[in-house]
Amino acid sequence: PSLAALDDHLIQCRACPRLVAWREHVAEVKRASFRDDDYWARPVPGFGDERAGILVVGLAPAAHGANRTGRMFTGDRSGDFLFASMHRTGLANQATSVSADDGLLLTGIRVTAPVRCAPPDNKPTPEERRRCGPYLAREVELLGETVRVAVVLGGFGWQALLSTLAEQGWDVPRPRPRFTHGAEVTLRRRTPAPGTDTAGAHHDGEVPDGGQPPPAQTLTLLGCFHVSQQNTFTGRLTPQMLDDVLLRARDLAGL
Ligand code: DU
Ligand code: SF4
Repeated sequence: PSLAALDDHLIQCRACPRLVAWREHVAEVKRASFRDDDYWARPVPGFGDERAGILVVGLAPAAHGANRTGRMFTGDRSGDFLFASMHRTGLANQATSVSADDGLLLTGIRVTAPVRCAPPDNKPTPEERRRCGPYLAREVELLGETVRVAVVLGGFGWQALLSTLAEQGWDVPRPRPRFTHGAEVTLRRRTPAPGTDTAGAHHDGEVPDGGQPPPAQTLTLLGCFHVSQQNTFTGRLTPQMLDDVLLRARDLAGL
């Protein structure tokens, strides 16, 4: 079980008929400025450091962005805004992200989304979100204890991630913590997930002779307005605001 194996499985997925039709339709009609591009038109895997301390959780691939390039947040203005901030805060080796082979490297951070296929109007249905949830759950599980912080871009990702974490045995308070820009919520995992190798821990809950129980795994969610143009063009989300969230995330992740 590895992130690569998860991605191999993910990119074959055709479970949502509406989204399969949309991702392929968009690739046929294209946008005039990308008329010479071969669109990816498939589910989009997470991208970045496989031992990330910070996981950025968006919404879904953009029709002419990640659905075209095949890499999360790559090839549109949302990604430009996000990766520029990662570059300023020392998490990316370059400030732009135009294609899947542009040399971008993320260090300590990874980008993903709760829904992996481009939806019409950027609006997945609740059913599509539920269907896609296990891919995010599995990704979080495979990142294991290295991931300490989730930077969640917008209310959709916030709700989706909380649902996914609750299903995975994390203590998610009821009522659910509300999404706001600047929200900070630390969750604990009740028991190690099956198959997760926590140093020296026994998966049946036993503690080795004379040992201490393993420290509870924690994950801090940081809420941030989404990097969509609706927010960045209007100044609702400024570069400084995003930098501040990423710097806070770095701090919490010990990077
Ligand atoms: O082939 P690979 O080294 O596992 O990298 C896959 C993909 O992830 C590559 O496009 C670079 C990127 N990446 C990264 O951004 N940061 C890392 O620390 C490792 C890989
Ligand atoms: Fe599969 Fe997720 Fe795409 Fe639906 S959105 S087809 S579950 S990858």
